[in-house]
Amino acid sequence: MSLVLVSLLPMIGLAQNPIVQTYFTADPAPMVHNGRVYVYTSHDEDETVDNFFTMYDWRCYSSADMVNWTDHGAVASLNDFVWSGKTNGAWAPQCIERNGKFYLYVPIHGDGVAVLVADSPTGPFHDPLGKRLIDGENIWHDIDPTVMIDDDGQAYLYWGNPVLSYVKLNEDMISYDRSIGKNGIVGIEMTPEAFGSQEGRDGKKRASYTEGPWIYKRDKLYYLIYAAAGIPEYIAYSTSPTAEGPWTYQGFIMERADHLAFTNHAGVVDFKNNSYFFYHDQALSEGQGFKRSVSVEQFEYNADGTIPLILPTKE
Ligand code: FUB
Repeated sequence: MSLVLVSLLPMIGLAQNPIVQTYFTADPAPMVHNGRVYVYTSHDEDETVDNFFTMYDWRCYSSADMVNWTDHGAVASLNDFVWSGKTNGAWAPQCIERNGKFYLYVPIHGDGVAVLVADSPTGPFHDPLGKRLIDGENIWHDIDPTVMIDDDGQAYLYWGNPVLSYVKLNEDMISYDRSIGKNGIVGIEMTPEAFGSQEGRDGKKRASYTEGPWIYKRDKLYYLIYAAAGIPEYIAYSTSPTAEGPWTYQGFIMERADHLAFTNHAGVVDFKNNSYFFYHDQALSEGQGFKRSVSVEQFEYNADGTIPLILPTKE
């Protein structure tokens, strides 16, 4: 990335897409706290190693007006996990607040889903467990955690590629109820009715869900937004009357566009009476899929709660 751009914009991004123009960022996860929206991102390094995702830390940006953005820097990194041997793989994060503590759920690709805790949204974060959070059987696929706290206080953590699983987090947010599912992990049935349809290599129909889930509740409806249909990815969504399903496929939210990357990854939030759809593209690197850039679109829900098709704008 151009050093000129970095030095021109040391702290503030501009109210245009991509919203972060000083680093390559991806996998945006917005969180509203105290009148600001915080956006946690993964970070594509300027130098791509072995033609694959090259990602060492997680960054945070915040804004009170969706126009002026403060860069809080790299708030966490792979170095925070001394038990993990990984030097690459800081993939898609999400942060949530509970009882004054901030829990940052992250995948370390190849080492599974882990959690960090802080007293402020921007850290310093520390590792409360000294090991991964999720005892999955296929930690290679244990990526992209998304978290919500339901109205009754029950917290859910979903994750996974190419299938979805969830755990019911205990109130401490760093352990989970082991009495359900398989040692606490509940697998979601991945049907085309629930998650859209695509044709597998064997010619059979299978769910189009791929990765990057984002779960939240709005009014009485639960939404699961995700990247679908493999490469290139589209953003689609499903809804459910409960946090545990059954999910019903609702359709695409963001289709392909030339400046989008082969991956996409969404985060949705309501902030100051507007709804925002965060995602990533490859506009800043002018077409390099391992050097992505976080962008955002404002949108309005339809009267029945469905989400309209959202166009990825360049500005
Ligand atoms: O950023 C690395 C991976 O690419 C994420 O975990 C996926 O969701 C995709 O965006």
